[in-house]
Amino acid sequence: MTSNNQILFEQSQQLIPGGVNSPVRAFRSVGGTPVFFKKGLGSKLWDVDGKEYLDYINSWGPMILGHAHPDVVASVQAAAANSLSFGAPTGLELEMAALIHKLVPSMEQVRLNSSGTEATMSAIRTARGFTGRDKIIKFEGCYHGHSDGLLVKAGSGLLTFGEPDSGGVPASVAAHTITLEYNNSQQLTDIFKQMGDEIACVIIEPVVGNMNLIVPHLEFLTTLRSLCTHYGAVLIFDEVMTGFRVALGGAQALYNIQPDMTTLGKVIGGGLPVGAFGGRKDIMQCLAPVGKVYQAGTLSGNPVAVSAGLTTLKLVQAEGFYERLTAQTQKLMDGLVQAAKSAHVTFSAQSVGGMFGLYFRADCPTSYAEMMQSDRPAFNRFFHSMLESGVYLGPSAFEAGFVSAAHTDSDIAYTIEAAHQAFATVKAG
Ligand code: KE4
Repeated sequence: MTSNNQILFEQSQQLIPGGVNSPVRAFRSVGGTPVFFKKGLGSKLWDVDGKEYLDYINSWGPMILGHAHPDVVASVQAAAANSLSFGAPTGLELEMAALIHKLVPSMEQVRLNSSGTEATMSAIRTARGFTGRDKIIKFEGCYHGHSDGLLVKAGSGLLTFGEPDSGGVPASVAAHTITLEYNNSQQLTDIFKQMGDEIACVIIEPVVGNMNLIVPHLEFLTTLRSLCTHYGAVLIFDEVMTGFRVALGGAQALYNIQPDMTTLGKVIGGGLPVGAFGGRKDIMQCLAPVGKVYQAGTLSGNPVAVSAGLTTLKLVQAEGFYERLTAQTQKLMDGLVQAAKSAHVTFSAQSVGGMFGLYFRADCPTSYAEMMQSDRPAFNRFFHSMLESGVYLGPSAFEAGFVSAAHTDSDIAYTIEAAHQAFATVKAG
């Protein structure tokens, strides 16, 4: 019998490119029909056929409390009753800026917008305005949203600048972006020696979630920090995914490295559209209406979205919140590794706070090149078996997974049980 997912997907493709509003949702990396959801509650989702799933995507990070948390829903309802938007300042934005500064002290000043893409695009423009320089550095496998200058891959040689990594990005724009290898301190040092005084900023995922989960070598981050300081380049930590996900203070608290600017998103909106960028006051003062760097947004600091974010950020400050989330996520990793071992499947896994990486390779990758060596067909078989069992993982071997505070011990146990079956399917090939 044709599922409602298939019917909706067929129809959606007539009116929406690929049938989705964001490419990863189309299941092209894993094959099959994407799942259309109609309800979420706590750790669970229900699709349009009424099938129940345990959710390990959490909307790609925002739903750290689980779906439809009653306090978050109530704050959205209360805010909405006072109008959905003013296009004028509200006290809620001041409250959010103050809370972000309290939890991420390096963000001396903060500006809110509506997505992680806007946050990173704006942070880079601010860094360019502050330094008067054009070139930026990013790292292969890191994703910072879809603004033109960030959809760039490494040029043919180290010193040839970026080439577009997407249609529609002019070569002249890509040329300002240098793409280096994550965790490669020597390459970073060499490029700064060559042209450090031309680098406006370096943007990095301090823990990577977009080439699956890759953790930094501490020495790589400390080298990056000292090079940026020495050459006057702005160090931007893109914590859109890691902010309030890996620790209350984000990756910068975990690794005790202070960036010059930070970008945030996902968790700070609690599921509604909120992005933020901020950092050193001397840099942020470059922004209009004070300075000459223009940046704006009709719904920036939207009161309903900010209310959802404020309630979320208040709840994650509960005593022991991250200890419990970290322990629950690690318990899942240990169980999956054990299940793979008993099925004699080559597999590794790791987690940082409430985000995790699953790899069909013997050890956890530390670079894009190592990640590309993982067994994608094996992941795809694993993914579909888990989906069949009602466990919803990210539909790509190159995405991190997420646990919420709503995932119970029995959810974790059920997931590990489903994985025994899934690894057997992988083994069967
Ligand atoms: P948004 O524009 O999607 O809100 O944020 C862009 C962004 C920026 N920086 C980091 C580190 C991010 O992870 C993201 C977005 N993450 C992806 C997940 N791989 C969002 C999912 C999607 O694109 O549909």
